[in-house]
Formats: sequence, C-alpha cells, structure tokens
Amino acid sequence: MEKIEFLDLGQQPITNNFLSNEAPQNEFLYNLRVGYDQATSLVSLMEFIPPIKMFNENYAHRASQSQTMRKAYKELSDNLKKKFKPKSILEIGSNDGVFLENFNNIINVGVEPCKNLAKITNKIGIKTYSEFWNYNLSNKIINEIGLFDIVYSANTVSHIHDLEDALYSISNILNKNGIFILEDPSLLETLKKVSYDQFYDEHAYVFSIYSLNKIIKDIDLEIFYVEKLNTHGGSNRVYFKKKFGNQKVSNNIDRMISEEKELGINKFETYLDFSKKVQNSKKNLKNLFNIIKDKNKKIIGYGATYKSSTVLNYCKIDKNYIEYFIDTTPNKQGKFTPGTHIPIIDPKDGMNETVDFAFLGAWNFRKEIMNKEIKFIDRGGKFITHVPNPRIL
Ligand code: DWN
Repeated sequence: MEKIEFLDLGQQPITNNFLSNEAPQNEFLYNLRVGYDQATSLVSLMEFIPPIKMFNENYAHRASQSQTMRKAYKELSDNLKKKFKPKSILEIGSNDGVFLENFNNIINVGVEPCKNLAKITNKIGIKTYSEFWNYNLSNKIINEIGLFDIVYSANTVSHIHDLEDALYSISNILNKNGIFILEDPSLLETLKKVSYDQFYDEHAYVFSIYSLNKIIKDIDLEIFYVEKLNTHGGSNRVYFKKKFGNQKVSNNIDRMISEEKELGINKFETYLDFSKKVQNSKKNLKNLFNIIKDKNKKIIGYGATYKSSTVLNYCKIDKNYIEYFIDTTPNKQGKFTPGTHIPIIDPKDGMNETVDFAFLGAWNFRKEIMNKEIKFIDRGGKFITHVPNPRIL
C-alpha cells in the first residue's frame, strides 16, 4: 500500500491516556498525519501506534455511557434476531457488553483485548477472549466453540492495523450462510462535516464503501447491504456475506458508491481540498474561543471524547480556554485530558450557573445532550461546536 499524505494534525498524545497528574513527565507524543492510497482509495494514518499502547487494562471508553447508543444497540439486536434468527453471535471489540447482553439466550461470545472491559463482560456471563483479533484467535475460538452465524464489530475493525488478516479471519469463523456486520465512521460524512477529529491514534482507517469493496476483493466476503447511521457523527453499517452465501445482494451498494464517487472519494484532490478546510476550521475555532475569552466568559468542555483530543491538540486549546471538561465516564473523572491537561470532572459538579459556554467534545451526541441540558439553555448558556464549521449553537 502506497500512502500519500494529505493532512498533518501536528503532535498528538495517545487519546486513551487520561492523566492522573496535571504535569506529567515524558508524555508520549507523535506526529498525527493522514494519507490516501491511490490503489484502493483507503484513507489511513501514515504511521500506526503500537496497539498495546492504546488498548490495555486502563481503557477508559464505555460504550454504554450514552442513551443514544444503548437504544441503537437494543434496536439492532431486536432486528437481527427477527431477520436472521441467529444461534450464535461473536462480537469483536465487545467493550462493556452493551450490545452482546441482548443475546443471552444464544451463544454470545466477545473479543476484547482491554482486560478491564473483558473482566466486566466475563463477570456478567458473556464468554470474552481478552486478546487481539487475528487468524490464530479465530482458529482458537473455532476449536473451542465452533463457527458463528453472525460476527458483529462496531468501531473496531477501523482500529485493526492488519486489515487483510482481520477480514480473512472473520470470513474464517463464519458459517457458510453466516453474516458479518461492520459499523464504523463514514469517510463520506467525515469529508462533508469536516470532522477531522475522526482521525486519532485508534482510528487507523476511516472507511468508504468504495474502499471496503476493493479491500475484500481477494477475501471470501461480499457486501450485500449498507445502512447509513447517524451514530458517531455518521457511520456506515455494512453487511457482508460469504461469496456463496445465500443472502441477496441489494442494489443500494452501487447507489452508495456512486454518491461517494460524486463527492470525489476516489480522487486525491478531494483530500487536498479537505485539508484546506481543516486548516480553516482550526483558524475559525481559535478565533471564536478568543472572542469569547476576551469577554471574560467561562467555557467548559462537554464530553472528554477521544475525538476532542485531536481538536484540542491540533488547535492548541488548553486550560487557558477551557476551564474543565465534564464527562459521565467514572474512570475519566479526576483525570486530565491527554496532551492539553484540562481537568475532567463529574457533570454534577461542573454543570452549574457559572458556565457560559460548553464546547461539545461529544458533538455526535448533540441531540441527547441538548435535550438533557434544557436548564443550561434556558438560562442563556450556549454550546460551541466545530462541526461542520466552528460556531455557537
Ligand atoms: O471508536 C471509538 C468510539 C466509538 O468511542 C473509540 N476509539 C473511542 C471512543 O471515542 P469517543 O470518545 O470519541 O466516543 P464517544 O462515544 O463520542 O464519547 C462520548 C463521551 O462523552 C463519553 O466519555 C461519555 C461522554 N458523555 C457525557 O459526558 N455526557 C456523553 C453523553 C451523551 C453525555 O450526555
């Protein structure tokens, strides 16, 4: 794969490295650059960070923390049960079990390399392999449990560096008529929304349907249906079958690929243009923060997301701009944001009358958050977002 760089997001930390200390010594930083592969149109980081630095026993993100996601996983589970009547399901990247817990009356198995998360799901009776997904692990699970009717993986395949091995191993563990469902942020939406914060250490790839279709060419997988989702800032849910599997291939795939091509997903110039938009976004966000700060207003951050780490570090927004972040995730509270060292506190302590503005780190949950924060809005509090362009809401 020959990548050509189109975006430089500067020095960045490990996004999961929520710090216990405000002034850490030797914090690991690297240059976050994004590139494009001419042959497959695959967009990926120029340099991958060793997985063990990111996915370990201190993993902070809990997939169950948002009502939107809990609801989305429940709805999907109900639909899958109704439509495919699976007898077994494997989830790669099972996090805290928010999806798999809906399948406790069939064989449900998780794969989760972060030991603190695997411990949670093993405890609630979901057999979880705390290992990185690869060919050896697929064979181990086949030997111990067997083949699967459904393999589901949300926000995980985009994190696996050896894509070919990951997809090959999925095809290996599927029954003849089994299906694989991948859910990951959409490159089309990233380009449209200038949501450059989809790029960070964990997101080795941001997929288009066009590139996925090219990558699986030599693997026994074929896309048979695609759904567009609003979750995580715009994602695709892509359904794969084995090449001789009995599912019918929908014509919506060609339609989606045409839409992607119309936006120039398969042309390098599109990415150069995106890069210019990102630089403008940085300039405009910084201006907005400066204008607000000049008026002596208090700004906090809402949702210490991994995504926001890219924005804060790229735009050099630190404690001089954002007093603190609030976040519902217990193991982020009491810590500091990676790279920019902004304190993170419990929303109960931080969302009070002294707050004038809240920067939406979790802009992907804007609806849920704005519904929840009626009191803040009613008393004149305002939200700031950088997506699709920096502005006050
Ligand atoms: O792919 C990934 C996604 C799915 O999750 C991972 N690599 C890491 C993580 O990325 P993220 O941190 O950008 O994800 P979220 O789901 O956008 O994070 C939302 C954060 O905001 C959580 O820490 C919870 C917090 N939150 C909150 O404090 N109050 C969220 C809501 C909705 C709220 O009301």
